Amino acid sequence: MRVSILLIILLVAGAVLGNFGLQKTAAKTVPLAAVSPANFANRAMVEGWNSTTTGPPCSPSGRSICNPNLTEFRGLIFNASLSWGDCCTHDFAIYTGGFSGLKVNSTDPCNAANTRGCLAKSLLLTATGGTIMFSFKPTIPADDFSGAGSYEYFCQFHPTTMHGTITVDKNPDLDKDGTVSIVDVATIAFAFGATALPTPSATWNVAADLNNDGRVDILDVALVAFYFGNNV
Ligand SMILES: [Cu+2]
Repeated sequence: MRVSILLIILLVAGAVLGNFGLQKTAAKTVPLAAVSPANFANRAMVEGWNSTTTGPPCSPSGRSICNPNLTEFRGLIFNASLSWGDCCTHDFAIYTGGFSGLKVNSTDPCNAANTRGCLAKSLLLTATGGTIMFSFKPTIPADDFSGAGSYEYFCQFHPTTMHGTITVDKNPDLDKDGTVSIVDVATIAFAFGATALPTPSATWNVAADLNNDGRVDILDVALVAFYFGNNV
């Protein structure tokens, strides 16, 4: 028992201290969008979202900022600020996870009730249209312990090049007070080591299983630590 209490204290201390280092680095090198899931900006470029006009093509081995993979939280509305960058008409559309870009079409109807296909899309992005705001509220993952949820985002006009993924975890602001605080870290630490199956552990807390894998472990601690201090 003493060992597990010590482990939890070490985890919390490590998470918080480690996070201070992370925040310091993030403030210098990472745009706010990377640590504030609620708001991000994507620029529509035909080679890939946020690609630049110089350098190698947007690809896994090319410019890393292209088609950024986003992390969002279940139940938390995110707001995308979308701007037109080049070429022609674009849009920003959210599809169910795993949907192939080869099947995406600009005429696809979008409906939040779809179980496979387009869930929502922005207005058209054009050279003269200015910045478009687009909001979406993730409703996944279900509490089925099958892992984090995922969506695909596409430009429906250029789905093979303008495509990124959105990972959806549960909200680390467990007490819903608007900030990821030490209370949230402590709640996760208290449930540390608990598992959901086959029978929930005594300290099992489904909300603390941020990545929805059926166990509260170091991955959940790392997630809450990463967003520690953030308003969500
Ligand atoms: Cu496009």
